[in-house]
Amino acid sequence: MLRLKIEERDVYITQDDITKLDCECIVNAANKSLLGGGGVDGAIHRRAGAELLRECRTLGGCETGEAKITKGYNLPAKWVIHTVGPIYSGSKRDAKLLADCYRNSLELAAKYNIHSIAFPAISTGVYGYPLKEATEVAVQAVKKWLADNKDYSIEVIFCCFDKRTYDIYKAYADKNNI
Ligand code: AR6
Repeated sequence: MLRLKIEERDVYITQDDITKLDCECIVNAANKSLLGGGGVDGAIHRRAGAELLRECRTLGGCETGEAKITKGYNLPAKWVIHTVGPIYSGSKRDAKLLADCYRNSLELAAKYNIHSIAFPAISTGVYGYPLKEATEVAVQAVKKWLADNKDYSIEVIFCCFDKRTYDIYKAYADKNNI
């Protein structure tokens, strides 16, 4: 686990299974239906249990770049924020939509008085977003939100499932003196 300081807040990079993290809130890289799927979404639903799906059914789906919140049920995390990353297309809009995922998740976290949040590498699995580009968008979007919300204390964890993802986050932080 690597600890960084971004905008005077603690930001961690860790290689872990997000469903095991003992933090207040974890973010799910969901799809627009919010009814489960593969990847991190499948893992979160499996560990949270059937009650999560029941609550998700009441939400009416979610647009790309937006975020919705549920309870965490059997997860160690009290809350799950479900956000829908863009399916990578190579257009300029991808980065905007991916940044929206991070910003809207943090907005929702603040609304619910959440002070620790873990993000997976949204869109970089099934949705095909190139990892290096996605890492830059993720870190910069979080940095911007922290800069825009200086009076809100929150700890942010970038939860990398595999070593390749962890190494790319670490290299990005090193390269940018974060
Ligand atoms: N903990 C942390 N990260 C994980 C875990 C885990 N347990 N499992 C996978 N990852 P993906 P996407 C990483 O495909 O690209 C689903 O079917 C994974 O290694 O989960 O946004 C949804 O329902 C990768 O680094 O999400 C959607 O249909 C990252 O999480 C679609 O996939 C994201 O990979 C969303 O695709």
